[in-house]
Amino acid sequence: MPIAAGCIWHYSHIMNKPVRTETEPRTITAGGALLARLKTVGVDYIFANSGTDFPPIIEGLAEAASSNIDLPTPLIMPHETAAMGMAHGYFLATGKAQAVMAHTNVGLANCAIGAINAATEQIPMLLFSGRTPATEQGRFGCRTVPIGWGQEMRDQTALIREACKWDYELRFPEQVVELVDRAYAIANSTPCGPVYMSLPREVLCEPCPREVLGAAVQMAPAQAAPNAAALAEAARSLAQAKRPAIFAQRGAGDAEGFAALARLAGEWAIPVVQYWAIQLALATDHEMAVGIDPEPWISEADAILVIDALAPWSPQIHKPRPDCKIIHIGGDPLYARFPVRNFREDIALVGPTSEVIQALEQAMGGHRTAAMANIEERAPEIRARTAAIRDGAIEKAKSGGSSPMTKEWVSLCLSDTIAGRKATVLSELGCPLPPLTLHDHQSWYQEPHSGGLGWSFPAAMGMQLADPDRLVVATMGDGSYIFANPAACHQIAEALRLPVLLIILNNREWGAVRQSVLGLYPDGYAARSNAMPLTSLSPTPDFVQIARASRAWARRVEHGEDLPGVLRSAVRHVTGKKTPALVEVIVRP
Ligand SMILES: Cc1ncc(C[n+]2csc(CCOP(=O)(O)OP(=O)(O)O)c2C)c(N)n1
Ligand SMILES: [Mg+2]
Repeated sequence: MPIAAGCIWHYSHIMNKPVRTETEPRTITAGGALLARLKTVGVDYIFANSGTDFPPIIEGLAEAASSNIDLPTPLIMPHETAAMGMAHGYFLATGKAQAVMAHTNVGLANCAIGAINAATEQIPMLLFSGRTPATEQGRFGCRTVPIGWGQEMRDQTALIREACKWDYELRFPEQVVELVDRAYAIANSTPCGPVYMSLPREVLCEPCPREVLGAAVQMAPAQAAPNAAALAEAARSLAQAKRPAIFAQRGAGDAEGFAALARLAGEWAIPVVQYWAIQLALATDHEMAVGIDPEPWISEADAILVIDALAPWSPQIHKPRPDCKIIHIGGDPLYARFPVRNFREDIALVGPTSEVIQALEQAMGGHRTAAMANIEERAPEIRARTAAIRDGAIEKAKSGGSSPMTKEWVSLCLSDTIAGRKATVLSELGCPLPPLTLHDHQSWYQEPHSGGLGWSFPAAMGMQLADPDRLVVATMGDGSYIFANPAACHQIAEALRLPVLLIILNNREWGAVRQSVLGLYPDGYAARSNAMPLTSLSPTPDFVQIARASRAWARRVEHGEDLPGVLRSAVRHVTGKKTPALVEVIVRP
């Protein structure tokens, strides 16, 4: 790493101001060292929302740049939810953990939802926020404005600690390198997740030796792999089952895992249920993709493979047979973060999903001849049932094109519009999965099971940043769009020229909340009232105008028959003009 000669800033505790001396730079501010080390471990971007704790970071950026020290690209995030969502989306697209930097406790508080989402979905990221200066005078970096007092907390980390795998407060400048290495390794170890470091201003201002910055990364992430005996037993159980079933929720890991699951399901005739799937594990038109409903598959199964699913079914409704052998795959099949989660688990296969699926496919190979009679018996019957389920979903969607439209109609029209393109659909109470025809492992993402809304708009931007040629379509409810701080997100989309396509499914309400009331009290007072309390968003703002305020291409669609044409124009716009577009679609409550 080249380090140019030049001038450096020393500081004097006594004088409380920096002193500039012309000499060979042997040090860099701890703030600059931190940024440089992030680049060394593999961070491409720092999604940052700065504050008065940032002078040593901003000075460090300029200092490192002037010395040709390689840094991640810092991006200005006008709201922290956008920073967290973009880091989340960037990881989904690339598999690479990114950094988020926020302002002391208040910025960190705005990061909390994103941290909860990342923790639930095992998304690694390095989260940093400043710590208000501890000293009131006499030390460089000490408090200068009243917020120095107002932002002090006894336990700042408590704001996000439960969502983080590891946290620490930087104490000495010379710790920067080893702590960044450790933070990155822990975030990327199985199961992955966010880590947090708080950065006191005085420490960030201190000089850190430069020569350590280029040292090789000293800590590798720890990867779990399944126990050999457990793998063999799982393979035998699945292969010998008469009615095996697979439940997948968080995808198949990567392209290889996706391909392996498609082979495994097809060649072994095992139905795959994608209940509340936040990522796609199997193409929606695969002959074994039986849709999103656990029934009747769960009641029929004598062996179930649960692929990385937090809540593979609803125990209140769905009951596996008492003699059913249940195998779980996952980075943490027990999901130990969650106090209550009692899905039966006869065999646990720990490890990265893709690798475990591939290992299982191989281990099942030896049982194939013995299993052929069972496979041949069930295959045609399951294929026929799959086709009926898929046809039913498409027919239902086709019937929803009158005004106002159904969400399923929007899905179907979107599916036709993006057919044949390298596209990703995100859905946050947006387009439902069943009418979509999607074929690859990066084609579908639903909001995290932690449900911290406001996720899909920034996550889509993070994906677009990582993969500029991909058509990224974020579909979301009107409520979810408002949760995303749309003014901040549109600012980012315009500033970074991220040509995301947003589809707002506007039912002028929090429909999910209303449905939940009806689920518990179908004949209750709320169900019978003219206007259910605490669910209406009427009058919704003019979403088209919000997008146009940031000069995005925007249209509203009220009639189902107009939607295909508008979606085609929107896709032409984002792929041709390469700037963002928004389509507001009026859908049924
Ligand atoms: C940050 C946050 N606050 C509140 C909720 C509770 N919540 C769950 S669904 C929902 C309504 C979503 O409305 P919208 O996006 O319009 O979709 P719809 O249900 O109308 O289809 C709300 C408020 C949440 N999940 N996250
Ligand atoms: Mg709504």
